[in-house]
Amino acid sequence: MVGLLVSLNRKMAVVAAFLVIVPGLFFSVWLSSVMREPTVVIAGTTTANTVKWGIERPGGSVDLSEEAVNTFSNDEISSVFNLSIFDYDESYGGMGSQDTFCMNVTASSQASSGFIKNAYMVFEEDYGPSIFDWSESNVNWAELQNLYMKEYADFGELDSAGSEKAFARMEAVDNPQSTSFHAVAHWALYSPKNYTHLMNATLELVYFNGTVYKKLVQLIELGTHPDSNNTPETAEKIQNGTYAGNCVGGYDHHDYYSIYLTSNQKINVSVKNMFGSTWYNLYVYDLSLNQKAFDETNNYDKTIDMTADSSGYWLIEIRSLYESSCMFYALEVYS
Ligand SMILES: [Ca+2]
Ligand SMILES: [Ca+2]
Repeated sequence: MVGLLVSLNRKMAVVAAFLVIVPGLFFSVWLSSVMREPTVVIAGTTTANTVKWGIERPGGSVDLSEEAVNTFSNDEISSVFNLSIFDYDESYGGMGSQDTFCMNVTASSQASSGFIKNAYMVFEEDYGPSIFDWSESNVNWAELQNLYMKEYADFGELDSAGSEKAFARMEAVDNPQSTSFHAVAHWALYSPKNYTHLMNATLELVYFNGTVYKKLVQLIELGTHPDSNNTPETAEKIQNGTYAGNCVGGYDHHDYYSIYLTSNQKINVSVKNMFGSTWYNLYVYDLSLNQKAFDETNNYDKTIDMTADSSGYWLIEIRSLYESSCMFYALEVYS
């Protein structure tokens, strides 16, 4: 009997100790988490004007030197969010031979007075199979100044059905006045060539202005789209002027343009190479699709001078000869 009582007392003591220690542990864990990271109350959010960048979807592979830059500055904060797109490759080995844009992602931010608290970057698009991938070939894949990488994710680590493709969440070190981030990233499209992509790249910056915490949001919209001028019937209507930034080559064999000319009107049509290169020819047709002039020289720049012999919509065709490469061009038409 005495033994039973002692045993009961021991069990009650253990239970009592359990009841005291376990909630105590929970309380101390909760307390330490509260003490460690006081809640940052954001007093106001400023959203910078969205910057849009888009090009015709290239074919083959082509070196690019494109920049999409969102620059914001007021009397509290200045910040430059820059996506510098240097390459497009239809068979980029690193991404499983898929159509891939390669880019430098940089963000440089400075608080006028006060300090920067944290930075969050996220890349989102609705197209399920596409990938945005940080180039994490070594531990220090991101070059950080006054920041440390708290958490990041990209392909394979996020819900593949979701629109979030990659993110990086950084905390500032020792309340710095300025921070910077640089990393190389790959945007692999994994879509049919006629698909139009829109990727939203967002930088959210939390800073202390000397009195309160505020947030700055900078958005860059990246787009790439096919053209719709592949037949005489769907030719793009143009007038005198320069049409720059279109491409031909790769999967895109024909670019047709139509322009209204009157009989005896002189016209000069020229195609100037902007970047990339491919072999192509230049043709002009009348209303009945009779070929009236051509330039089939082996030059990346071509030109035609001619006089129209009937009134109506004449056709200009830029026809590529090879699939392995593409060329961005400026079409200039004067009549
Ligand atoms: Ca085109
Ligand atoms: Ca075309």
